[in-house]
Amino acid sequence: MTAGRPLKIGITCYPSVGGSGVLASALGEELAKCGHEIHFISYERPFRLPAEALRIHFHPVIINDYDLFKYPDYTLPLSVKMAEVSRNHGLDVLHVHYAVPHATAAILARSMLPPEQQPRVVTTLHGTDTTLLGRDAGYGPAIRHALNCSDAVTAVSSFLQHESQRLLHFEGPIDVIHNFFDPHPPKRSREEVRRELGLNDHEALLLHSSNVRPLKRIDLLLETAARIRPVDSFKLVILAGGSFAPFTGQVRRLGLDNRVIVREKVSDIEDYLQAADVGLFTSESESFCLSILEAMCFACPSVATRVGGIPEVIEDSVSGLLIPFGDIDALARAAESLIQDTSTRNALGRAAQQRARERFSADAIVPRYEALYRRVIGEVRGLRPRG
Ligand code: GMT
Repeated sequence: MTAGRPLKIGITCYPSVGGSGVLASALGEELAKCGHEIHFISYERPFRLPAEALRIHFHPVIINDYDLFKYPDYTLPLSVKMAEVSRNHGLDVLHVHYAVPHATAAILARSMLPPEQQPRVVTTLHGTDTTLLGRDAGYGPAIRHALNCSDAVTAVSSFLQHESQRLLHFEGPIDVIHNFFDPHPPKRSREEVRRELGLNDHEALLLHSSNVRPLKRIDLLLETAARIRPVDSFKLVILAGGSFAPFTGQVRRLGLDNRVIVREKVSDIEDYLQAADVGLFTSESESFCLSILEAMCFACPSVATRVGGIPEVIEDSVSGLLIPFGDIDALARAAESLIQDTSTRNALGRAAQQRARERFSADAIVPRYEALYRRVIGEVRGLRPRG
């Protein structure tokens, strides 16, 4: 339970499969366990949020489809709902995950309320809100404005902190609070999952999980798998948070039909994580890569590209293997080495699990968010510490 008075916190995130929504849901769950009252505000219930949990409430944003609009608008109905929930429930903080458009909506919501009802706004940057949209002249100035108006800004890695300062020309402080993951117990045994996947005792299970968007470079992932020798030493299981259809042609062309198994929109991720031997990630950009951390929690080391914030998650050759982006042969050789050398694999896996527990567990991270909330609220309500 929390040391100070329980807080009322609004959380907005993308509810679909994606690291920022996963993190926001887990944070809400953990804060509720600590005694805080949590209000999720989004167009759908976040997919990893349990159907029912004590002190967790969900407020859907209803979006009407008007003929007048060529493009539907989400920002305004979201801001109206944020203001309504803040007023009705006396929120202390609106914590938005992913700046676009959530931070803008939160700033607008706050300005709709009288000063004594205004919640503090905390914005957490997750990745492409800076690295992709921050470069876009149609978004950059609006993101910078929303960050300037936020009471606190956090980033999920030091890499993202620096990129946000550089790309958005944002000069205010950015707290680095790394992501965390505390797995739920798996529902099936490792053997059951491997049986479902048709793995024999001599095959290693390589695991990739992502939303399969372009930055994840699924083309390079498949190319890497095609170069692993011997070909029958592994199966690559891809947990796809989006449609895998665009890649099925490449799977066939590379002769990987018997090697690649795809599962779309899996909710019991822990079942697959505990059955995995090696994670494989070939992203061209990644602010953190929550999927690597999820594997680490199950003592599964990853082979990954040395990009963005990944070196903050994996210590090279200690808790996984990092390979320069684009070197497909090196990725394949690294994967082969961990498939064949089980003692190195186990040693990296144990170190990965220990690192995950020490640095990236709920116990290590959630108190940092709590402290941040208390800092922005300050001693006296109505006294805004920044801006
Ligand atoms: O690329 C994604 O998975 C989507 C994006 C999101 O907002 O869901 O992920 C970003 O946030 C995750 C959680 O903080 C990070 O683990 C990912 O590295 C980051 N993705 C990128 O930076 C490309």
